[in-house]
Amino acid sequence: MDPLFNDAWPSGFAAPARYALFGGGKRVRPALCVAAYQAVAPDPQALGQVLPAAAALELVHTYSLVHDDLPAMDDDDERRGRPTVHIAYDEPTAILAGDALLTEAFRVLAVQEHWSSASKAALIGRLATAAGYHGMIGGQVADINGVQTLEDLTRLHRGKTGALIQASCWMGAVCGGADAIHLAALDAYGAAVGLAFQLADDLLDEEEDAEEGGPPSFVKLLGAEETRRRAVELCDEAIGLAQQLERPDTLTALAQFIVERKI
Ligand code: GRG
Repeated sequence: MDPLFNDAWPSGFAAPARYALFGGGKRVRPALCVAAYQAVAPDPQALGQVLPAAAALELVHTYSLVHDDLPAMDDDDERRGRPTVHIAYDEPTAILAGDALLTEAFRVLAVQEHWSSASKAALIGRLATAAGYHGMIGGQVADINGVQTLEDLTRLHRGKTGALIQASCWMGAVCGGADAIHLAALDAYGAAVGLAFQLADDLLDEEEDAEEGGPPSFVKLLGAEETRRRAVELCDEAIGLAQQLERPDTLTALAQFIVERKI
């Protein structure tokens, strides 16, 4: 694969895109994608079959963070202990860097020659669904509009956070040539860890979220103990689903990491 955002032209634009992309994230989505691939693929070491999909997922995720930090959204000055892109550079650069990261994701998928046309179309379609109106953007819109009930909060996070995580597992499975049963198991695994990821996030942000008048969170609606119980339940469900696969160990470890993480 070509190095991403490595061009001299347009002048000064590769640096902010790379600043966002190589800023020290956990890489959970690509890790899930590769783990799903390795759980089902005939040759789990043939990583060239899956790495472009893993990269596309991280490109979309990174764009979402750059745009989420903008003044019109969360207006955050810091991410991962560093100035956000619009602070390190400026706001137009951050908007354009986000746009470029998002579109680059689809270019990276489209130019691959080793997938069948059907697989490529399926991968592009699923990533678009997860990133867009029916997934992450839909969840973000619901977040901005505000929700009150547990049902609505769950739906919001299944879109805003869960859809891309779920797509990561499904895309890895498609790259690995999974049959329909294993594909469904990995899709269900992805749905479980996607929601568990957000429950764990809310537990990590417990103190911040305790403020009066802040947005609803699972901890606020359910309490910390019930939120933790549900996260563990989802993790167990995911581990059970992974057991249906030939090589479940990395998926098992990732489900545990997602729920137990301190970052
Ligand atoms: C189009 C202007 C415009 C804005 C869109 C796409 C978007 C704004 C918002 C998406 C919302 C969003 C950022 C969802 C993901 C939330 C989330 C759980 C982020 C943290 O993910 P981690 O912990 O991050 O995986 P690291 O830093 O590890 O990569």
